[in-house]
Amino acid sequence: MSAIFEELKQAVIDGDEDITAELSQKVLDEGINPVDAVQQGLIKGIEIVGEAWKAGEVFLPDVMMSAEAMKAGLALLEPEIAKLGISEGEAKGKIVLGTVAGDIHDIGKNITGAMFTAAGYKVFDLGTDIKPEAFIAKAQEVGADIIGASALLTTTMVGQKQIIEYLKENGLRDKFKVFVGGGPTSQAWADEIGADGWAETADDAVQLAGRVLAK
Ligand code: B12
Repeated sequence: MSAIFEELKQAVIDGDEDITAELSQKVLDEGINPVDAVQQGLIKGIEIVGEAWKAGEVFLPDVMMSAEAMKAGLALLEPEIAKLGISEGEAKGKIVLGTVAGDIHDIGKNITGAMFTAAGYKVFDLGTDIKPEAFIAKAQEVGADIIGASALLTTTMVGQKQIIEYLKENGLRDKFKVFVGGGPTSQAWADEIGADGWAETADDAVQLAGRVLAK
């Protein structure tokens, strides 16, 4: 089974949308766990591309092709991940999710959303480049338990802080738990801005939600 994860990783590195989609379909056809395929295949591939980009070994168009390949795989796997969740009964909680203003990275956010859905939460995904007030308006509209903000750029992380500031300014800080995540973020950052939680991976984010909402 690990051979197909290796192939998925390589297809993302190669930026090959068709092969990534074919392999993702094979994962589904063969009844392989789609979560494992994402974590041990697709994510490993994009991580390697990210490292190579940082080292100047590949260029932006290469990364874009890899991101497209990743998305082609996720388009097939995410709905199946969501189906792993409980389909009946009350949702465990509601989470409004988005990528902060000025930031268009959405792969990690989408994976986080899929994991929350699979775990039985109702996810309201706002998309990318979302201003603080839009997160909060949606959270109020749907009566969210959690606001989850993703940031992949050091320059846009401030958007996470602004969500918390905006909540405070409007007397709403105790209404929602705020989770932050994404590459450049950390527990130290979450503590600094007064977030209710940070998680390194989508899996951890779901565990965290369970712990925080149980309190
Ligand atoms: C793919 C990619 C792109 C794609 C994005 C495609 C897309 N639709 O998302 C493209 C090519 C478009 C792109 C564009 C840019 N990118 Co880019 N990109 C990446 C890359 C290679 C991978 C990101 C990714 O998807 N990782 C995989 C996912 C699964 O990981 P993740 O996002 O961290 O998510 C996981 C966790 O963090 C967590 N999580 C995520 N969100 C949340 C939210 C919550 C609430 C929680 C709890 C957890 C959580 O769960 C996820 C799953 O486990 C990274 C390199 C890297 N190592 O991260 C650079 C990187 C983020 N990009 C970078 C840059 C500079 C840019 C550009 C500015 C480049 C440019 N000059 O135009 C633009 C940004 C434009 C903009 N305004 O946003 C830099 C940022 C540097 C910095 N310090 O800020 C990086 C780090 C590359 C580098 N090393 O230089 N990029």
